[in-house]
Amino acid sequence: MGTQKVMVLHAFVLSVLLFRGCGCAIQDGMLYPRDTETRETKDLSGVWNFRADKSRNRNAGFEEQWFKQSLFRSGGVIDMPVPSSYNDITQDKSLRDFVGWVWYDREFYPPYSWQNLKQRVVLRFQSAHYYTIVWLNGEEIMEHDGGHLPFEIEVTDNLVYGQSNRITAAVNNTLTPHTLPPGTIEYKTNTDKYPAGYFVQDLQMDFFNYAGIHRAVKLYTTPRVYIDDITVISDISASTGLVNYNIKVGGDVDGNDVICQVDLLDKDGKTVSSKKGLQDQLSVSKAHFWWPYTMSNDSAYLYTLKVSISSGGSSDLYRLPVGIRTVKTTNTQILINDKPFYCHGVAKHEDSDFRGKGVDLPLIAKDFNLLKWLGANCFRTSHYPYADEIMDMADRHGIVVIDECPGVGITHLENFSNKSLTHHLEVMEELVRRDKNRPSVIMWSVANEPASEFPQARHYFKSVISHTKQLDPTRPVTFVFNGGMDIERIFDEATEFCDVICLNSYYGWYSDTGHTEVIQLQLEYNLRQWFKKRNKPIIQTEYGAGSIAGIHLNPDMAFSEDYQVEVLQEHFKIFDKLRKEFLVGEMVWNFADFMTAQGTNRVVGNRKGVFTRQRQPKMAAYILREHYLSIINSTSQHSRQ
Ligand code: BDP
Repeated sequence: MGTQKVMVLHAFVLSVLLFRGCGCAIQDGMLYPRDTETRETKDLSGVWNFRADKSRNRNAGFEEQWFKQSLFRSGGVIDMPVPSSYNDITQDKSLRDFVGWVWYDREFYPPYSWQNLKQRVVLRFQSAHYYTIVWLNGEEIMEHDGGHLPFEIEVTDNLVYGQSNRITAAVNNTLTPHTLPPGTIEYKTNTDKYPAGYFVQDLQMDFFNYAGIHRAVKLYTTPRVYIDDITVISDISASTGLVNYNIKVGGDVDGNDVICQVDLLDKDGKTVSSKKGLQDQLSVSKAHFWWPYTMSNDSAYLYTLKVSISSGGSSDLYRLPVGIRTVKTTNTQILINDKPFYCHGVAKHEDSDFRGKGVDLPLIAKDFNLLKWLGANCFRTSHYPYADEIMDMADRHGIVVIDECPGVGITHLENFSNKSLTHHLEVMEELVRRDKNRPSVIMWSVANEPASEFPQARHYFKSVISHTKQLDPTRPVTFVFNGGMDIERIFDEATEFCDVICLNSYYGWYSDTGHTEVIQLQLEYNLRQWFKKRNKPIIQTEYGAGSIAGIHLNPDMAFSEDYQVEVLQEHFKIFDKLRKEFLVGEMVWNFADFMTAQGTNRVVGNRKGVFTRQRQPKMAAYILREHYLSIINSTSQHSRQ
């Protein structure tokens, strides 16, 4: 899109995000950038220049073409770490709550060694929230619609060697009825009460709309003929592991044959199986299967798939971690490697102090240590795809993931429009493309608590779920249902398309607040009714209570740590009982306290964490740990077949 067009299109900016919804199937692979003998990466993370466009129509950046020169030349800039959310970095409340375009730029020098005809260079954003336009040396090179997934473009011919190059990115956090998550801009037009032009962003989800360049920005090279994509589907047959692979080659093969060598290496680097050809099956006898975390061993065995291709003098090499495992469901079970698997884990968020949702390796490592300390074996990526670094750790540590797309807050009629649906299908394509090879991902969740009672929800979710199944026929697909209401009064048009029924309910919290004595009765009744209705395995994907760390009350009351403990313990009793029948998982809401929009029912964020936002345990964390350890201890004796 030319600059001229951008300016026109952005003339009324806030109502204007362009979400063009092309409806096109994604063609290219976008393998994670890795250094190999044929590929080099250059991380552009660091301190970038930054300015929020606080002009009244938020459009000065386009009108004045800030991308044409270094950002500092068109006005004041501040330091902004990439990756991070810009919201909590400064002392400026108006930046924390800013809605509209923010601008980033930085300079870099491409190494001379990249300047040869045998290489291509790709610029990749691991994610930026929400809508991003990128320029290289003043020329627009790509845009991306959506907040939590990577996007990239080849820049081989845009780079200039021997001088500095400039990347400019404009990022807009505005949520509209057709974004995921959706939202609306509300113009407050009563000039007796609000200044002229006053508007606010209304959110339909219960978490802060952190924004900015949240994950790394990287340059990476590949040879001209390159491995564009790898799809791996594993299977098991008795003690033999099978790895079906399919390799897509990109670039100008130019009538040359592609020679492909694929080796599967064990942890010691020893080749255990090899094949030639772009598509085939590798077989490993006495294979180490990938198995979820059980406290005692490192069961999450990862092989390495080493793929080498060559064609017409060009060769490429890529190494992909591979776990051998299967996932199946029956009407009462989830089976991993044909053995019953019970999820005992948490629902999470990605945010923490200061950096918002910016990738932070110490935080990621801490969270995995806390998960293991808890005895948790799974989490849901509520309510958006998490960073690759988090998913890598899940693969390595055997923490099972329900991989959720940002389909949260689909609650207004307009959110079910064709435009929204088209975008939702694309987001699922991007998510499956990114995470399809991860052994930790056992299920896709296409949404959280949508208004599935609307008649429109039927077509909408049937389409999203069947599209996801086409993209990946090997994993179950679900969406998470707001299931705490009286089941007789529930109108639900869509859970019948789910392979596993995922329910959120808050007995003793949003209903009958203060009355823990009714939890067991209501929870058991609800779960049994759902099983009767759908005859499918059920996961309790959310339950819990808020507590302010340090508040203790005896007898307990809502918001004390003691009350949170009691709510959890009442739930455990029913989970322990139904685990022997059709319940296949429980996930407390939430792993840690997290930030939300301001509101009278949120005390500086949502306090349902069993850890504080600083990752210190509340009383609830200790009793959850005790409960999970008792599940681990009893699982070996306990057969559900
Ligand atoms: C559930 C939502 C979750 C909220 C939670 C809560 O799925 O996003 O944060 O309620 O209210 O309904 O704490």
